[in-house]
Amino acid sequence: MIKLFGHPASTYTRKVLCTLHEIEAPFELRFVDLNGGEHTQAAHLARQPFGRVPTIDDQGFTLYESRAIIRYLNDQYGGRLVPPDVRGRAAMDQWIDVGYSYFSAAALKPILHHVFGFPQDEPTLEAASAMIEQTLDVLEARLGAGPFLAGEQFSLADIVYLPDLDYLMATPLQAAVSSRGNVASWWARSSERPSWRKATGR
Ligand SMILES: N[C@@H](CCC(=O)N[C@@H](CS)C(=O)NCC(=O)O)C(=O)O
Repeated sequence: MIKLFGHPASTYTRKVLCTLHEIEAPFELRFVDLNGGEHTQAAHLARQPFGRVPTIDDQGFTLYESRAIIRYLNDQYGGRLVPPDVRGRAAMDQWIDVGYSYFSAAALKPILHHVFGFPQDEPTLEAASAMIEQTLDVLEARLGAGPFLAGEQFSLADIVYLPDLDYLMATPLQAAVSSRGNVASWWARSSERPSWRKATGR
């Protein structure tokens, strides 16, 4: 059985959880106590030398970095989270990279400030909001052309945005999502999936 070493509140762990539930692969979550510093201990560093979660151990095959993990899981367990055609896959990769390059780091600032109680200064929050709004504009245009980021089917590209958006919906940035019709519909469509509800324990 797949062992997932992670933390249920971690955005990166949640991407893997959502993927596992989508592909219905049996797994066990091995809780890594981030608050207690378990990720900095030798046992965890042997699994992830940078001291982060998640990592997986699939019958001796170990892997870290959430993007690599979700691709592996989909491929290894016959998932349908990657478009079958070359251009579909390329589009999916583009949207995954947009998330990592322009969205995730910015989203983290209001999430830390409003959700996890780590205050960020005003210029940091303003710069982050501008980046989030810009990315949401780009997503809004894209989602006018199809229900999901890579086209007609829900894919790994959609999964990588869900954890940040889920937390952002508990911040004032919620308005930036709701005011964009295509993004708001996509968020409703994606976040209602059983896989996401299970990934968040709802
Ligand atoms: N690039 C890594 C990032 C993983 C990451 O930053 N995880 C956070 C939790 S959401 C973590 O382990 N933080 C612990 C720390 O920074 O000390 C991935 O995609 O897996």
